[in-house]
Amino acid sequence: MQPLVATRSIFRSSRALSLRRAYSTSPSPPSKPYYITTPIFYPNAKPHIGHLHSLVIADIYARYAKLCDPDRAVHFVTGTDEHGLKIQNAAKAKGLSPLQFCDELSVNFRNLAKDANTTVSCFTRTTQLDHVAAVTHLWKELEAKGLIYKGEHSGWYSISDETFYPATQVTQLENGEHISTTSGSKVEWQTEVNYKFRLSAFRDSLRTHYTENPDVVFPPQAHQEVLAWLEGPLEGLSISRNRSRLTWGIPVPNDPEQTIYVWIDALTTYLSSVGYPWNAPNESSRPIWPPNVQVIGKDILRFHAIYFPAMLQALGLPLPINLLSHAHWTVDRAKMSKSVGNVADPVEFIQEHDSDIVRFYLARVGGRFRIDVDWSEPQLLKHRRELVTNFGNTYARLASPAMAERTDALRPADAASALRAAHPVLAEQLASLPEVFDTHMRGFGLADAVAAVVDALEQVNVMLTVVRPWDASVPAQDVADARWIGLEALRQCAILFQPIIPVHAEMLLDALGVHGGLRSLRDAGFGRPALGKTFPKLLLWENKKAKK
Ligand code: ME8
Repeated sequence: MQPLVATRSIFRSSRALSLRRAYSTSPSPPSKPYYITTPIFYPNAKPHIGHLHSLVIADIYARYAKLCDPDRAVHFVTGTDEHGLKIQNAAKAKGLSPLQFCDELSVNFRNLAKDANTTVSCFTRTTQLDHVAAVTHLWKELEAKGLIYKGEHSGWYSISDETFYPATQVTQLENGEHISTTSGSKVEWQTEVNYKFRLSAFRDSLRTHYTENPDVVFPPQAHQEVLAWLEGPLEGLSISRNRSRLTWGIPVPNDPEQTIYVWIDALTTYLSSVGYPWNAPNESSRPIWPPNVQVIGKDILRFHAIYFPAMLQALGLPLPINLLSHAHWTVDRAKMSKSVGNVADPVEFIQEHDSDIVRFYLARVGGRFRIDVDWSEPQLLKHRRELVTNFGNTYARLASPAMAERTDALRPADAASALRAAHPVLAEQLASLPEVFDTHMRGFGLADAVAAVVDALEQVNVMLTVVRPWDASVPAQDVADARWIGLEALRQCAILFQPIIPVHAEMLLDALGVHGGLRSLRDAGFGRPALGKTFPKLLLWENKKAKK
């Protein structure tokens, strides 16, 4: 098994490794560029916090891949899903052509990726000509393999979710309307002749894949859900719509009466964004494929765990290595959604609190991935204070000129052993911190990785409270030991937090005098003599919202 983001963990001890399993199963070469994706979002309205969540989680892992191996190329894809009935109807309601409508709204998603300080390397719009050509090519490939056939399809269709639901997942309301019990969206009965994909042909191979590789989908419950879907038969997947119903989409090759189903179109983004269709069928013509991690919300697990892998198997391509299916942000326990309108505006929060604070909150609270959580500004402010106290105030205390004056001459030559002698428990915690952090990260335990860093800094503060280095009666050597171990902890934590709060981690590392080439995971080990000599005054977070 290969680990998740690093070529292999740089840490050898089995203690922390036994905390979690490393998620990965791909046979592809470990040196290939790290490829990570988010869903491509429907630009039927402005983005909300849920979209930002997927973007930030993917960015944290993209940055983490760099932290593990600064030389490794990272390819990070996001974008907008611009075809289909949902967009067609939304554009009509605004009196715009679908393309004008998408032009106006897609840019909000592109800007959000910038505002949140993400390292997106490719923003794909499904209306791009190269993408359209890729979808047409993919259709022809599937057709040439005899996997597409024509048949009548009837079922309950949700325009909001752009999918059919089986009758078992539909219920009738008192007003006579039908809704999906899975998503709560309105469904309507549709019958038409269209093209279908022979999904059933891939049930056994998918079942084998997920059985032999039990760590592909995270969290494990989601993996089990996927296996349960594969217990029963898979019906043919309807992959086109009648042109009379859906004009806004890519036409089926050689049949202008039919439009390609928006999900086939959308899923192809993951291929078109790395150069599909490739010139040659061999691995060297597609150096980035497959995705290392695909970040998705749990609402679209079936599309990514069943339909997309079946398409890839049909094309003879390796499957994505990991699928990270995160839970939802809710408002009063209801899923935040553009269609419902109960959304929190991510741009507003970033402007008011700055991107690092919002990223930290998303990772700290949303980084458990398994449970839905209510978005709450008071909670965000609580976690803001956590950052300010643990990073900002600790730095301000330890960098103070008064403390520098008393301790500069007492800087230990062999920091690690001197600090181990003075503060054995804290030194032990800091010594294992990088490995604990790495192990959690590689096992998709983002919230636990974040908590490990926060806890280490809290322990530094406890140590400072006990030692009282600001008290003139405390012996200078005790002050020096407390100061150097505290600064060392800050250095380690800032290195580890670069993927999570990139702006402030960099400010802190600059202030600590840490050389730009000594900021990788490998450099986060305890007691590396990499600190500067003087520490400037540094305001890590403005106080504008702190009083709330
Ligand atoms: O489904 N909490 O697009 P979409 C957390 N175009 N994440 C959320 C969320 C919430 N309340 N709401 C949305 C589509 N998301 C398709 C995808 S991919 C080939 C095509 C995030 O605009 C989450 O990642 O409805 C979810 O899966 C995605 O946005 C759905 O975005």
